[in-house]
Amino acid sequence: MPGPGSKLIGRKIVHLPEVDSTNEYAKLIALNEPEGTVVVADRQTAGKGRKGRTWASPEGGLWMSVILKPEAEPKHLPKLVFIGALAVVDTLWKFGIEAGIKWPNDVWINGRKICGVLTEGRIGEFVILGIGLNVNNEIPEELKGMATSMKAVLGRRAELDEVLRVLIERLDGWYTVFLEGRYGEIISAVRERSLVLGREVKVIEEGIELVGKAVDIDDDGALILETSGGRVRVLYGDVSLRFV
Ligand code: BT5
Repeated sequence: MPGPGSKLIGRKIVHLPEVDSTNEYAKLIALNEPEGTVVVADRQTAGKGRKGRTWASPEGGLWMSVILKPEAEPKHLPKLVFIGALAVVDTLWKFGIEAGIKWPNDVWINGRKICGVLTEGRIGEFVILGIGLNVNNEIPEELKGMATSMKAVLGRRAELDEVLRVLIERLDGWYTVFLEGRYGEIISAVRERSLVLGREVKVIEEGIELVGKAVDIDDDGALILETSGGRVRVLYGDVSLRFV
């Protein structure tokens, strides 16, 4: 366990010019690498989102995965996705971009997605925390209406190494909070930085659609929706959420 101020995330950084997916690569090496190892690639040829969706990963963006080996109870592990989103929001704020979290795993700014987080793992062995952040990369034509980058928001390039450095620092900070079991602080921060609370949203899970007002994120990180049929608790996982 790291002491105060000690650095766990990024003690080792594996930098690849190209890889299929940093999450896949991290999974392959996870058992042989120390906790906190970061895999970062200039581009991914098969970057992935949840449920087999594609993640566009051309050069100029930040495509990375962190190998974590937390000893927390399995029920807390889904909260690691929030660690990623919170660290990205902090990083963007440091660069002057006031982004927020679109529950459960996206970071958005000005109505567009700038980052997605994907956690995968094997219980008792490791969790891979994958983060894709559009920095200086071009946004593919088909995503232009719904995605943006730091460069597009700032009107100039951001230094990729500096973005990585700040992000690692913030991940380290939030992961320490997680390891110390201060889950309430994580959820409070997610609530504060949430873009969905108070808004009408549509949640889609396994083909079922629910429309309602997002009224809270509970202590487990579930979204509380007020629907015409009463309050519904939506657990994160493979849920898609749209603003209506
Ligand atoms: C996510 O999935 O948002 C998680 C993305 C995680 C990507 C990182 S990159 C490093 C690591 N290695 C990997 O292979 N993956 C992780 P999801 O919520 O399913 O959203 C996917 C959707 O986002 C796609 O269907 C597109 O609509 C959209 N999308 C794809 N590429 C994008 C991009 N570069 N920027 C913004 N939106 C994108």
